[in-house]
Amino acid sequence: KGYRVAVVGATGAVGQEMLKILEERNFPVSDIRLLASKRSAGKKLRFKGEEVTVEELRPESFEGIDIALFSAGGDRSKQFAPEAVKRGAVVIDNSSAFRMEPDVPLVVPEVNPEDVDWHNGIIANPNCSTIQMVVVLKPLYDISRIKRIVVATYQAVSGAGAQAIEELKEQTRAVLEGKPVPPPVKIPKQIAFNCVPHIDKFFPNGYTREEIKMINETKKIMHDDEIKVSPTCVRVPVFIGHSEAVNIEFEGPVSVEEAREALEKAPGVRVVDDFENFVYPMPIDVAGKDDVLVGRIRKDDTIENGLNLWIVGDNLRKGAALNAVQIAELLIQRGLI
Ligand code: A2P
Ligand code: 11C
Repeated sequence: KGYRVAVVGATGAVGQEMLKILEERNFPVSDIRLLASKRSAGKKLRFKGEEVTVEELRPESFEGIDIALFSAGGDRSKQFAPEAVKRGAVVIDNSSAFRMEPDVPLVVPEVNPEDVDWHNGIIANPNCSTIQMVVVLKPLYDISRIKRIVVATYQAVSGAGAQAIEELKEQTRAVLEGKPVPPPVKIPKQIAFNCVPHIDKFFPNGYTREEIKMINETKKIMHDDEIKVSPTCVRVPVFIGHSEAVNIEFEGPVSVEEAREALEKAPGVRVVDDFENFVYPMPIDVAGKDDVLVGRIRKDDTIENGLNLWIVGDNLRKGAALNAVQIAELLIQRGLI
């Protein structure tokens, strides 16, 4: 059996990756509808060797659709996800629009697959920074409860969309050619040859929305409101691949060996950790790959039960498109569609 699938935001950085992943994983698609803004209507994209014409997103776009993958920004999700559900589709939404709604599951298939069972039409895909962190935290949490996480992120520009990739290219070119740097558009400050500790808007407490997402989403996915998460989110001049320096405080002792063993067995995770041979994960290793890489696993001797580690994931794949397609696969496996 095949499913009628709509990709909302098909022309975007994540939308393009969704098409690739549906193809690569041979997801059972009987019919595909590619939706974007009016600007892209009529444009042709390739799917499974065939040209498909992009259509303008409208409420009627969802007639006859079984699964709608949304990645066109929160406002589009808020407006059109209910329209899709009304017409009988299950929505997997990559935006932050519904993530914290109590009746919307927030799912990372390696961590809380069972949460898809109680969906009411919409399932939310977490933020990229959260996804890659929790796939690594879960197998460790199963050894000993995690009390507190201190995390600093090094996030690629593709997290801010296709235009942000162009922005980094153009600014870099300008700097190298000694020309005036074009003003920032998608990233709040110059990103070429720089780091910007500002992702999404600021709240009055001085934290950014990206940081607040990491705090709230981690608790919801891990089913533990007591986990303390202390984040600093930073944009770096990398095209693809978010990195995270993570300090974990456990309730009980967890040795480096135990952690490594658990991570080696964990689905969706690959241990890349051999410091003596200078082996550790980096964004250039992860772009285009499905696994989240973890390395630099070491004891934190400054607290009783602490570990430090370094996590790198492809933000467009596991951080977004792959996780969304895996949720769709879960729906099929669990007979929910
Ligand atoms: P379009 O290419 O027509 O602007 P990214 O995150 O890479 O910036 O991509 C955003 C995606 O969301 C694109 O596919 C974009 O389509 C789509 N999008 C943006 N605004 C709208 C809108 N008003 N209606 C439908 N799709 C939209
Ligand atoms: C970034 N993490 O790197 C953001 C992008 O809530 O889905 C994804 C925002 C989100 O800019």
